[in-house]
Amino acid sequence: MQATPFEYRRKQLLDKMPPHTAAVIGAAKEKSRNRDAEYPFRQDSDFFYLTGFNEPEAWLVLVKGEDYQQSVLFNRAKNLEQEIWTGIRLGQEQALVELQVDQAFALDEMPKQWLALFDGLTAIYYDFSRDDVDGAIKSCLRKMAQMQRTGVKPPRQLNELSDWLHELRLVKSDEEVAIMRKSAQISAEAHCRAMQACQAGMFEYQIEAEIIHHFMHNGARQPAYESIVAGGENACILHYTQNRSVLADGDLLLIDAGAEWNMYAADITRTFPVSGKFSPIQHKVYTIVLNAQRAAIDAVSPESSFDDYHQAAVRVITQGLIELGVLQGDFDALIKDEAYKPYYMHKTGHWLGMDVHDVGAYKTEGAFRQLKPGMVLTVEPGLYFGLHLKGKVADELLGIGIRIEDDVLVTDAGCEILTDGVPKDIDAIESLMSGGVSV
Ligand SMILES: [Mn+2]
Repeated sequence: MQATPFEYRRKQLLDKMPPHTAAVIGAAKEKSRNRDAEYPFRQDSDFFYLTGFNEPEAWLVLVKGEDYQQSVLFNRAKNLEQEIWTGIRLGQEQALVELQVDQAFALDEMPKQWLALFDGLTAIYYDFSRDDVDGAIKSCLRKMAQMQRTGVKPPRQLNELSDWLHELRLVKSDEEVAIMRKSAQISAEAHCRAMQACQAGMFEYQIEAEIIHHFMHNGARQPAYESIVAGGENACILHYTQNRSVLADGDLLLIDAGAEWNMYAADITRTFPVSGKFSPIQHKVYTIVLNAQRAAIDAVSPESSFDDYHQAAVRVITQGLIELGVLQGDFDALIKDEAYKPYYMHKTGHWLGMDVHDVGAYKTEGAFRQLKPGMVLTVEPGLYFGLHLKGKVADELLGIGIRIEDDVLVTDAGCEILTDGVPKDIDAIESLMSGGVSV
């Protein structure tokens, strides 16, 4: 039988581990929202990446011996009474079949089985940021320490697992890219729908409803992150998610929203005029951000480092700020002094994958790392003129916040934009909003 992607990934991780070690990965915990109501369950990305298993209260233990490797799952036992209330559980027997693990045990067997699995190993790898995983491992090690007189040999080293695991997650397989294309497509369509629905007098949350409707209608039950639907000066608040203001004629609307489909995120930002037509000053600022975004995308390739595309965006933004009269002086000196920062205060992008700010190191050996085919990243320059800048910039700029964000796959030849199903050219946006067809 052919290995599933999950089996293949477990093998990749096991291949990196030295002999006589184990790795422990915990499922996500259910979180209480208020009283008896819980937040929707969302599996831990690392755990899902290695198992494809979507239940809480589960643990994966990978053990590497001298000449063997094994994957052991601990999960909830079948329990009819519980299943009537909260849903069908996979159980142990089915886990062997569906998840292709070597062994599966009910949770109440975990303490005993861990003792046996860890006995004689030298090290255990896990995610140090997970208190529950840390607690479970240390409680097992304490028990083993008490049993040393009986010949039990507890592992002596605890090591961080994430460096290896997140390095695997950073470079996407063809299967992952196919899933991300779909997340990107659903998200792009949702942005088109928002542009078409937008009218002055609507509440920001009504536009959010259009987006969520499209996500869910297409099988993306959750957005990948809280949607930002920010009219006018709200766009200058980078993580604005209140989405409660009324949209005003003459303002811009910034939407940063992406679907999560099959556990993978999309992350798109578009900024467009509430009433469908850019004013001359909005046109001017938008064009700078768009040119910066284009220049940045052109700089994404295996020839460049993670920082190169940010620098490409910064150059266009700085030149634009000079043309707007916001910055004065020598171009190179302005770049060196990061004079753009009051108006462009974030980086040009981040890794994208199962997590919207996906895992993987940005620097290796102190320098920004080289891009590689299979990496997926966002390209999202912006310009923000919050009202606090009154007196420092021309009044006509105040309250303008613009960001344009696409998701980009690094390829052998350069890169491919996954989110080009939603327009970003001024003409194309205005045409779509005036009843024209989407590109
Ligand atoms: Mn982003």
